[in-house]
Amino acid sequence: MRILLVYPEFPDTFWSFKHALKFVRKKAGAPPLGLLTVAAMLPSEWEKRLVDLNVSSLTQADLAWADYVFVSAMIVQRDSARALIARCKEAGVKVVAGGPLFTMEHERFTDVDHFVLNEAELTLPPFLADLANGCAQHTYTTTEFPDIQQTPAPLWQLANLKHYDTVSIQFSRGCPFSCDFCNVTALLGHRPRLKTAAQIIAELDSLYALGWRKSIFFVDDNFIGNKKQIKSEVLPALIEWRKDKLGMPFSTEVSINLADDTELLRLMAQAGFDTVFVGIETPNEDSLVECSKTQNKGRDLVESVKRLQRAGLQVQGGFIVGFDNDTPSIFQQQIDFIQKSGIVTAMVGLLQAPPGTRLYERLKREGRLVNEMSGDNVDGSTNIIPKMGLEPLREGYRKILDQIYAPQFYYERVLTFLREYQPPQIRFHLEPQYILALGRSIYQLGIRGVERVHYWRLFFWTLFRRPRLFPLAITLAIMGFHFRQVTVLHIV
Ligand code: B12
Repeated sequence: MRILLVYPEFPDTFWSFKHALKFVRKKAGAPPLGLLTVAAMLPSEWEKRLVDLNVSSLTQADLAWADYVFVSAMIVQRDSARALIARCKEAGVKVVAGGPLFTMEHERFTDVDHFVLNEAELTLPPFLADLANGCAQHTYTTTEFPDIQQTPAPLWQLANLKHYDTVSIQFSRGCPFSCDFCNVTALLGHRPRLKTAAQIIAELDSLYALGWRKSIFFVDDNFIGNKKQIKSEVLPALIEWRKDKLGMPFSTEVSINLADDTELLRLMAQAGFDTVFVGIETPNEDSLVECSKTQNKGRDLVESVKRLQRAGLQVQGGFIVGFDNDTPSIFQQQIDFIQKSGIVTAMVGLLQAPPGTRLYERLKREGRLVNEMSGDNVDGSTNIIPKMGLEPLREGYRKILDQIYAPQFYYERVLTFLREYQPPQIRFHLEPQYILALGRSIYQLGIRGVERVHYWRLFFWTLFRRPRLFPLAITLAIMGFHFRQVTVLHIV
């Protein structure tokens, strides 16, 4: 059997990092972990190829080669997925679809031959068994959550890693919290399910053996969902593993209560984590109560962020406007918070209600659902009718983005962050691309860019005051360029 695994294209969005990746001549952020994991679950004697449309194109010869095309996607890849499925139909190749887009809205893809939904650990084996017996069904689904200690290591060797800037790996699925707008618990459950430390070390070893030295993104919904296990098993194993390794800084997603645990913070920095994404959402306490974000309530959020930065973690933050409790003052409050906290990568979005969430059910009852979700939460669109009215909300939202990504504000924030930041000790692996990227940044941002004054100020400040942070400062300058392109041009 010949299986062609195809990953649809991401549009040019906040998280695509397209404009930043050009500086390091990379084509995409990370290879598609879902598809590579599914590939590892297929019989080993089957032939498999990966075409990630973000790094290469799909040829007629690819389609002619394949017995089945396996496609995975998120909502944001909807259009590209649709076009891909139409092409497969035209070429007469059968399509098997899975992953979050199809799990949420499979009934809208009438041309797909087989849906293998939810987590493939449970739904793929019955599909494969039926296929072998010539009686494959149209849809496979489950309400159970599998034990991921049985999940095989992804087949990274199918991906051409030279096109990517990061590799994703996964240690756990699920999150213990209950934020009402988040569909992670609907998709993956409340109880964090963990791999073993041995599994994750084997995955890292295989990436290291493939020559990977750049960053690793632990795509866990909340890496500290089970603190006990993380502290006693996983981090000690990662610390040991890192001892004789070069490069490979880690990043992940965590809840803000990490700031309350100094031992956990110390272990994370020692293990080589240098960046965490945290759902901050809002400085408005009433809105935190409204969405049941208990872990963020009743604390000095700026101080919590600074504690993470001082411990060696760059904090990237998710922010939301449009809660029922938000008043017109929320826009300035968010700007002030973001500037003060030194959260350079601030993903600000309008409140949206993904199907399957408590928020969705409430707004449905209240008759406040409209449109479909675009899947891009930084494009200024929403599927809800906000209490403050859509126009004032969008206007305020526009104001936030215009301000926080304007060069003056952005670079000021970078400096606020760098003043606070104490980086972890990771042995730096110098890639020739980094030197070329520095040259490109000097030309694009320091000579041609509207930000040139701010760029040079950051350049020399870092070089003289915090030379160890110089590569990070240039990376942030490049990311700022990307954020400006997507936030200025693409808000709908
Ligand atoms: C990593 C990640 C990203 C990375 C993607 C990097 C990459 N190229 O892979 C980045 C940072 C770019 C990203 C961005 C965004 N993401 Co994201 N992301 C994730 C995250 C945390 C992990 C995904 C992952 O790799 N999981 C590990 C693999 C093993 O799981 P998996 O892909 O689901 O695959 C399993 C099954 O789904 C199934 N499967 C998957 N594909 C296929 C295919 C076939 C044929 C079969 C049979 C089975 C199958 O089998 C696998 C094993 O069980 C998920 C949350 C989550 N835990 O899934 C959100 C998630 C996928 N993201 C989501 C969203 C909304 C976004 C953003 C809009 C912003 C945001 N709110 O975070 C942006 C949009 C992207 C853009 N460019 O604008 C949503 C998607 C909702 C949806 N229904 O589409 C999720 C589910 C989070 C959420 N709260 O809802 N994201």
